Amino acid sequence: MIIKSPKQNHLTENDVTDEQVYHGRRDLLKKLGFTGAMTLLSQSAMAGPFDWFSKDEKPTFKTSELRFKKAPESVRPLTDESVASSYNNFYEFGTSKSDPKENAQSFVVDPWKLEVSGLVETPITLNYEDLFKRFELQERIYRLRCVEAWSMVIPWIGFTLAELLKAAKPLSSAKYVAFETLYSPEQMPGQRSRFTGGGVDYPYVEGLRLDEAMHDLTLMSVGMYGKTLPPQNGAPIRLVVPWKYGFKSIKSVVKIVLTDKEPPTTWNILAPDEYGFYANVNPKVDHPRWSQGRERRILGSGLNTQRRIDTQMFNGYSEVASLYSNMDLRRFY
Ligand SMILES: Nc1nc2c(c(=O)[nH]1)N[C@H]1C(S)=C(S)[C@@H](COP(=O)(O)O)O[C@H]1N2
Ligand SMILES: [Mo]
Repeated sequence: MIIKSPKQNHLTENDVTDEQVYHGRRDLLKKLGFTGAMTLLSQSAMAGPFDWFSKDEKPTFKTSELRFKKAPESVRPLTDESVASSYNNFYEFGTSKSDPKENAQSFVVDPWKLEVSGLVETPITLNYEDLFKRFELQERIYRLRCVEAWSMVIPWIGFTLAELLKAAKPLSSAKYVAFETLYSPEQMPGQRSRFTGGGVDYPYVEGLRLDEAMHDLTLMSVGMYGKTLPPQNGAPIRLVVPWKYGFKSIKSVVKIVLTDKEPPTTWNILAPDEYGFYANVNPKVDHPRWSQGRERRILGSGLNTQRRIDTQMFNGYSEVASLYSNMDLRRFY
């Protein structure tokens, strides 16, 4: 049974999936005293004839357990962790879904520097440790809807972007927030050539209107499934905006700049009539090349763990509607 809670009222029976699998495995591991080896075991446990996600390589990147305020137990219909961390879009590490996990394992996340600057009273620089210590970490279980019409349910850990921005004290002239991913061609094969990087002009950039950035749903994530982020999911810190298409949720962020103008965004630069600045999930506004009315919910790695479901307006996060009350969302797609 799924009990709705006011903060995270967006997961329904339709989402019910690998909850038992995730918990069953986790509880079993705990009983066996194997908490730390969870990733390893869950991956070998997933292996099978239909396991088109798994890879044989041994990752060198280590994630570690985080202390955080848990999301309510009742809302835990999750995509399997091994799938969320092996079926990724992170073009800096290659354009196919298995590339990021394969190519990102030696990505250096510590030391790290995240700068908050621009139209603020107090510019801030966070180092690697600050990312986990400066703000209280909380868990948020969100649906992630990719513009490619697949989706997952992922338990993120992080702090609200609002907390970070408030610490920097935005000036009244600030209207937008611009984000930038690390530029490091030595580490990121996709940044070395147009061909391997999907035609993107790096660094990957994204942006939000300030009121979107300040919304309580907008998260700076430093972890998932109880641990620090794997590099393929945007370690050490990435944005998560659950009511927008996944490409807005920029990974491995090094720079956040408050501005008075709408900032350029990577996918809009690449194909302006296919990807807008707003990119709100909207089943009524189709991508020029495919419908956005339905999506493929990916829950596990087996073929019977995927299902086609209706896409919801704002990905089900209807509380953001007031941000767009006077806007034509066909025009501002
Ligand atoms: N820097 C950067 N951020 C990125 C991307 C990318 O290619 N580069 N891909 C985006 C897309 S299209 C999606 S769907 C999500 C995927 O996040 P996940 O791999 O953690 O599920 O990351 C987004 N953030
Ligand atoms: Mo995406």
